[in-house]
Amino acid sequence: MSKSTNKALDLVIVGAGFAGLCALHHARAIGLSARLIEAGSGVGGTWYWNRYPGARCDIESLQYSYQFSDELQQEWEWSERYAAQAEILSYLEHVADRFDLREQIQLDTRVVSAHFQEDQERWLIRTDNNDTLNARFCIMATGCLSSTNRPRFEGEADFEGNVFHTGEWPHEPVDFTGKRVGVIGTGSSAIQSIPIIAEQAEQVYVFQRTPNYSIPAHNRPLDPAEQKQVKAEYSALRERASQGFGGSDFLAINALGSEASAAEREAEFEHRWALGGLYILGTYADLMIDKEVNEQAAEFARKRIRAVVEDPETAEKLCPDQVIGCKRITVDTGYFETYNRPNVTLVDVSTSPIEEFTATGLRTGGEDFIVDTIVLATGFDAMTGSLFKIDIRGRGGERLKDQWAAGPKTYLGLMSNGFPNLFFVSGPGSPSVLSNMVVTIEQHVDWITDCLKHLQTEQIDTIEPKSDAVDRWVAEVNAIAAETLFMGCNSWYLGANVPGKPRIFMPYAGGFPAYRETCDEIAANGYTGFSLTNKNTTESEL
Ligand code: FAD
Ligand code: N01
Repeated sequence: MSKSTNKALDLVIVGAGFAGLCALHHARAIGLSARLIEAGSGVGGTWYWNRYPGARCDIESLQYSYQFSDELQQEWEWSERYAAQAEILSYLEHVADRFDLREQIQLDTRVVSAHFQEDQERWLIRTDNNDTLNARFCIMATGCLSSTNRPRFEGEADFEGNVFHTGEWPHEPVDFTGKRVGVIGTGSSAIQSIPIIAEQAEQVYVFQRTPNYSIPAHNRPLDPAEQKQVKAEYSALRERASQGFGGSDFLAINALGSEASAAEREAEFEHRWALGGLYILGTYADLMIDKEVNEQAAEFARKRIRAVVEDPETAEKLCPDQVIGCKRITVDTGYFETYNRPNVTLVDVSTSPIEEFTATGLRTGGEDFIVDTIVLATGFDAMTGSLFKIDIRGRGGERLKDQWAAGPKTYLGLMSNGFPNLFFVSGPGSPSVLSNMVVTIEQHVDWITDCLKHLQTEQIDTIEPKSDAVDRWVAEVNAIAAETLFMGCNSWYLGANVPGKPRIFMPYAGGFPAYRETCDEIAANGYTGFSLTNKNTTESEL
């Protein structure tokens, strides 16, 4: 589409992933003039950027998909239990076409600033094309995992081979045949890609700082009859998922592990392990609260590693000692088995960090590893990274980055005080990354759309949360996290992977059902905790 300068719009949306596409569709449905700006050359967000070998979802495809259109969910055929990146990207491209969204999407354009013009009560948005847009409302659908974390290593410029980050993977397939490859990291991206890289490469060195728990996906083609059956009862599945802690139907049982015997717990873990993937998270309501229950699940997972990995020394190095679930659990296909291959070597960098890149590889513990290609599976500056790359300024020119310097300050993860009419989808302080994100993205977009409709109907110019409501919400998010076992390791949930980032647990850990109820109640009571203003009248007292 053509770009335009300083066009007055109702709404600008930033980002064309699951969140932005859905927000655009809903905004149009309520008659708003809207434009979506996307930095990439295509739609899809996460699924546009993360093209590394093995990339796929770890929530079952039939649940990791939109539910706003029953026609869409009935029409679309998923080929596998866990769809691969290319299939999810085709799905999102189909959504853009099917709902005729492309005319309002501007690709290859990065939003660099968003400044609130107090006199006009409008947002002035600038892009890297020197384009400006002027809108009453702005939705930041910029993604929680969209700003790559690229740790700096000495000597990077000296390395003569190729370096790829999993989150910015080339569009052409990378051929590892005959190559010596170094993979840095053992999070989800590494765990998905290592088995496939190892099948092609001559030699793979995996540089591991912290081992991770990983559960076999038991991925498989979806039988058409099974898919038909699920679709016949789709609304029931969606309803069950909406009652689940993370917005997924994981056969959750609400029993407490602390009230079960060790033998009962072992049997339950066995059952969940056989189901594959994240089902184990639904095992007990106190899995992330009770240390003993968690430790039994952790030891259960460690036993599986020892049973698979033939070399006992390697197996021990692969066994995590942190709380299971404290770092995001990963789901794999043949990850631990890969270490039985003669061409795969685990290099422990927990005590002697990677010292530097050299012309021919990298050095750690005084030893040189010669590689042709380095894969940075080093993750993301999660939740705030993409927001902070935009110069967002609210009332009085206050920068969002300054206001959040000691940790994100939002009300419901949706808005911040001093930034009227600016919404975040999956913002810090919402369930976001602890959930099936398509479900929670849709819940946010629905809430925002209803709010925008309300403002239209009631002729309200601005909405923004009051500072005391923000303070209370931040305190609640922190208090809930403090009760859990999430605080006990260096996870990206806590910002611990990015030097200098404040150590604050960013997502809301009270579960999706409780969160959604709170959001609904606040809206039903006339937006409690928010200031709603109209230029011609006084602020409504809520
Ligand atoms: P994104 O998909 O990240 O889209 C944000 C978009 O905003 C990007 O395209 C980015 O280019 C654009 N953008 C950012 N800043 C700007 C700017 N300044 N100007 C213009 N454009 C900008 N979640 C699950 O629930 N289940 C899964 O199985 C799962 N698998 C995942 C697998 C991988 C490899 C990764 C990295 C994440 C996974 N996630 C999963 C999380 C995933 O990010 C979300 O599920 C979902 O795709 C996020 O959608 P989004 O639209 O919020 O953000
Ligand atoms: O990133 P990560 P990711 N030297 O941050 C290591 C989603 N996702 O891209 O743990 C050495 O998890 C770092 O070590 P440590 C999902 O939400 C989902 O894999 O910090 N190592 C860690 O091992 C996921 O959680 C899927 O000690 C360094 C790794 O790099 C999130 O995205 C697939 C280092 C980074 O792991 C992020 O996953 C992919 C250094 N200097 C992603 N710096 C699914 O399967 C970092 N590391 C659905």
